[in-house]
Amino acid sequence: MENKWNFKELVKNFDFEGEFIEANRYGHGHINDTFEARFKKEDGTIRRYIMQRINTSIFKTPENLMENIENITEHLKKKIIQAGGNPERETLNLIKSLDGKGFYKSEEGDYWRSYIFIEGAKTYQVVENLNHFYNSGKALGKFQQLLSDFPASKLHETIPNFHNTEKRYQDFMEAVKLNAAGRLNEVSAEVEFVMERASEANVLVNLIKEGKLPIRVSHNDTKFNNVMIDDVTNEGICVIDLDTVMPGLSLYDFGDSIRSGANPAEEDEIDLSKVCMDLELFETYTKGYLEMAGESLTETEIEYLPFSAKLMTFECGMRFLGDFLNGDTYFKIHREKHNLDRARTQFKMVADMENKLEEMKAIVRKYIIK
Ligand code: ADP
Ligand code: GN1
Ligand code: MG
Repeated sequence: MENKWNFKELVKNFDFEGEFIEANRYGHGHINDTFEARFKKEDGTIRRYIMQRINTSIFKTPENLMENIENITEHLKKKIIQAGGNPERETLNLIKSLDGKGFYKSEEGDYWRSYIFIEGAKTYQVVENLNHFYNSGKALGKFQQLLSDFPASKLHETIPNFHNTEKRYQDFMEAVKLNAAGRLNEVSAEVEFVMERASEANVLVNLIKEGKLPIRVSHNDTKFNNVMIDDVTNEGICVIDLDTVMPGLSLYDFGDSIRSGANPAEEDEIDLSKVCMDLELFETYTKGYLEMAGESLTETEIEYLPFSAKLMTFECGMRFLGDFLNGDTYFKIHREKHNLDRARTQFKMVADMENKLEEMKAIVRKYIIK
């Protein structure tokens, strides 16, 4: 039980069903504070909800962010109902606060939101079953399709330049220059690894400038543990963690899914011999994703799918290493050098993807329907 917040009082601000029992920290997210809240209904059964405190040092405009989530989930809900699906499981459902909003702002200035708990499904840190990863590819391809007619102009940018890898590189070099936590000596090999690849940071940014890639509504944080997998059917039942849904590229989403799911080891694995770009996992995800979204992709998008996996992994590695240099101010850490361990897995993946890029391209070609 978390003492920092008085959940007994806090829950009174939401329209929950049943009598509050307890709230416990939940999940493995790096950003928000997530809790599972349990309630007892009149018939004695338990009802669960997810409660989250939004990380406002990262999301600086939480009310805009919540407006995005309300609009996106409403849109998804309509589409799911039209298709005969279950809107309480196939998208996130916000519980209204007592004043009718999608969030509650506490006296301390914390922003809290609550969702229906999606029962009978789980998220996984590492792919344990190929079918799960295939189905997460389908779920994210479908997510892109369902949002293809959502007006992107209605979306607020919740983190500006989120996947502007060129800017991420500049921020990284700034962290190197500042060496705020005095850790630069330890990471000279990793810094060199990044600098050797500087020229690739702006590839997608330049294609956007040249008008060669379509701006779409993208999720932008498609790691494998942001897709809930149904316990019975193994389907990717719901795409969660909608904080960064913004105008972006399909390539950001494809790339980040591969970054996280095509590595058979943990994101923070210390034994780097376990970390690699697993081509079977790559193929599995690519097949699922292209089955759902392949027809809508342009030739340039298709061409850059393998590269996007490498770029998103490189970007994430830079962010972890930059955070390590800054003194761990962004990602939650649970041990010493945690961000450094995470950065190292990402760079191991990047190096392996460089060796396997031609094979990755051949796999993409195999599943192109056009
Ligand atoms: P973060 O932004 O910190 O990553 P997430 O929104 O991804 O937070 O939530 C963290 C974890 O909580 C998820 O990986 C998932 O396991 C669980 N979770 C989030 N929303 C729900 C939900 N509606 N139902 C069940 N579990 C959820
Ligand atoms: C964060 O919120 P979470 O844990 O799903 C981060 C992503 C990174 C990821 C790396 C808002 O995702 O961008 O790729 O960690 N989210 C934000 O694991 O920065
Ligand atoms: Mg998450």
